[in-house]
Amino acid sequence: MNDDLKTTVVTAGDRGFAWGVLLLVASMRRNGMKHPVVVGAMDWTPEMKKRVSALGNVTIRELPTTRRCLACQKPMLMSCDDVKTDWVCWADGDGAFVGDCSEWLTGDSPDEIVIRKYKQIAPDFTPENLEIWRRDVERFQGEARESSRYGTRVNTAFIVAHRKIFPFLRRWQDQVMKVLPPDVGIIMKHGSAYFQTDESVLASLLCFYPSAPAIAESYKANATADRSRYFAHLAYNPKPWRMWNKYSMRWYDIIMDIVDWLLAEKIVAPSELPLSLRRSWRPFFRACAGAAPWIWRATKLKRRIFK
Ligand SMILES: [Mn+2]
Repeated sequence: MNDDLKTTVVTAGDRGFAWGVLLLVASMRRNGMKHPVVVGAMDWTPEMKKRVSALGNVTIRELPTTRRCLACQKPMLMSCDDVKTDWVCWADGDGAFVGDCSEWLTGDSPDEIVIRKYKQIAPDFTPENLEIWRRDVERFQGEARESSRYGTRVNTAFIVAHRKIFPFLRRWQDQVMKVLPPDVGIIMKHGSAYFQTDESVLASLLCFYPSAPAIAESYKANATADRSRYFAHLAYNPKPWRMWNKYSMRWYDIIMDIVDWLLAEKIVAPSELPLSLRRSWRPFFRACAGAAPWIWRATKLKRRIFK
């Protein structure tokens, strides 16, 4: 196997995230990253599956319809048998590679998990919640450390792991199924022990499971190592394929460059693009970027009331 392609990139999305996944995989191909890709797809239209497959070396894994947030299937997808390489990289479907990020897709040591640590924020990283993590790790995984190994949370938008760590990823999956409610959304009630669902569960294991892999010292996939090669996480709602918010607007030119490439490659026809991904609509979406989160919330509420 080509030495550059030691890693499979894994991502997932429901129907509402399919455009995000298309942009993510297109950003790889656009930047010369030919790595195999596995996509967990829930309720996608045949057209979206066709478009993503047209990017080449993509395996689509159909996921059964569920109300449980798809992020809860990250560990299962990362360690599934469609991943044939030694390394695996999870990349959130609401992300894009800026530049050729091949170098960030493997770690320095197969025993470490590459993941971004970030500061604990009260009220989520409280002694009470840590005790719940410790107790749950002990209860469901059989053993737990007395005290936390780390004083940090982790961000699961981008993870790199070696195949050696797959058994640990399966523990993560197992723990997700045991501690999260079956209809969990992306974010639970603020302040609860598993506030950030799959992310909190992984943190609980890294902090308390005795033989959890160490977290790699350096994390290079954000722009700290190289400002021209990084993974852009299009956080916050609404996502750019629906509306632009003030945070995502900074990547407008980068995302639109990918859109132009998709059009040039004839993977997408201009008339098929969501309005927010059409250049002619830029003034409109730019003008409402500040209000977009509110418009988004109101639309969701309307859907809940009038469904
Ligand atoms: Mn995300």
